[in-house]
Amino acid sequence: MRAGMAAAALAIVACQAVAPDADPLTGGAIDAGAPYADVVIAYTIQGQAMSCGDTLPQCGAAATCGPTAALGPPDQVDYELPAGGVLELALRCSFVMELGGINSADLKLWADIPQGSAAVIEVSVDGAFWHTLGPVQTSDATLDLESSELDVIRFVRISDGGAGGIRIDAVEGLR
Ligand SMILES: [Ca+2]
Ligand SMILES: [Ca+2]
Repeated sequence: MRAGMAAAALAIVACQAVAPDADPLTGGAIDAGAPYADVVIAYTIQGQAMSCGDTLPQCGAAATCGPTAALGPPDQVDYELPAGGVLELALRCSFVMELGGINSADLKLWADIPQGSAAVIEVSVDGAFWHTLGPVQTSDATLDLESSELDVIRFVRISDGGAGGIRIDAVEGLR
């Protein structure tokens, strides 16, 4: 168990050790990768909180844990968040950056949100300290990182704040 956790920690450090480009729009470093959530950290199934824990794969390895329908570019294959459920995703191979100042969209939640439902969106750079970007009540909504204290994030947590029925297709960092 301890060895597994250490391996996971090393994998995370290895992924984070590569610095982003000064200009994320033109560079060739890690942040130039596809800006979509590419791994599930935690999810909810049948009322149970599930963790992908120390199986977190390195950038480039296939993600097989949890509802992978929410990973990668939007493809109309989605994961339905149960009532009260939580889906925590990360970008292993990229970042989402604050670009363009206030009222500029940086993050897009590709999701169908039924009328009367709300998705609570939180973001984090390290998976430990989270900032709430606010509830989203419209489908395929965009969010502005400027409304948090973070300029760079790589973890996104989506929580059902209503009666369920939110279908999540993808999470995209906008460039
Ligand atoms: Ca912005
Ligand atoms: Ca999808």
